[in-house]
Amino acid sequence: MNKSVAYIGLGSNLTTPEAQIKAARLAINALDNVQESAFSSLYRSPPMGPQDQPDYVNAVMAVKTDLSPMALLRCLQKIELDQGRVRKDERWGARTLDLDILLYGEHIIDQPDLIVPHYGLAERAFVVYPLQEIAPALQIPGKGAIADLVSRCPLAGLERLA
Ligand code: A4P
Ligand code: MG
Repeated sequence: MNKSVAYIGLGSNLTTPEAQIKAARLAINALDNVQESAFSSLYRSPPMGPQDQPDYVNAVMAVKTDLSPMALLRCLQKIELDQGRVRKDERWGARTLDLDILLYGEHIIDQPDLIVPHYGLAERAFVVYPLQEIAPALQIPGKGAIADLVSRCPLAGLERLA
C-alpha cells in the first residue's frame, strides 16, 4: 500500500505538558508503519473552552504511514491512555494528552468516530500556526491554503516556546 502523509495535533495541559508532548512524539515514532517527517516547535496558549484549567502546550507532527485512518486513530488513542488520559464528561476539559488526526492525505472522512480534516482545525490558532510552520504550502481539503487560514485566525495568546 502507498504511504500517506498524516498530520497529528498534540496537546497537553496536565502533568508536565512539555514532557507529555515529547513522550508522545517518541511513542508515535515507535509505532510500526509510522515515520515522522516533520515536527513543529512547541506552542503555549490559554485554554479554549473552560477557563479554570492550565494553559496548553501544543505541537503538530507530520508522519508517513500505511496504517488506515481508523488504525492510526486507534494507535493514537492507546498512546493517550498509556500517558494517563482520563476521559471525563466535561467537554474540552484538562488532559494529560490529546492526539487528534488533523489531516490524512487529501482524504475527507465523515464517520461517527472520525472526522478528517479535524472539525476545529481552521479556527484554532494552536493548530494552524504550527501546521504552517512545518507545511507552509499545504492545501487543506475543503478549507483552502494554510496561509489563508493563518491570515484569518487571530493568535489568541498563542506563543512559540524557545
Ligand atoms: N474524533 C473524531 N474525529 C477525530 C479526529 N480527527 N482525531 C473522535 C481524533 N479524534 C477524532 O475525542 C472525542 C472523539 O472524537 C473520539 O472518540 C474520536 O473518535 P476525545 O479525544 O475523547 O475528546 P476531546 O478531545 O475532549 O473532544 P474534542 O471535541 O475532540 O476536543 P478537541 O477538539 O480535541 O479539543 N485549548 C488549547 N489552548 N489547546 C488545546 O489543545 N484542546 C481541547 C480539546 C480544548 N481546549 C484546548 C485544546
Ligand atoms: Mg481529541
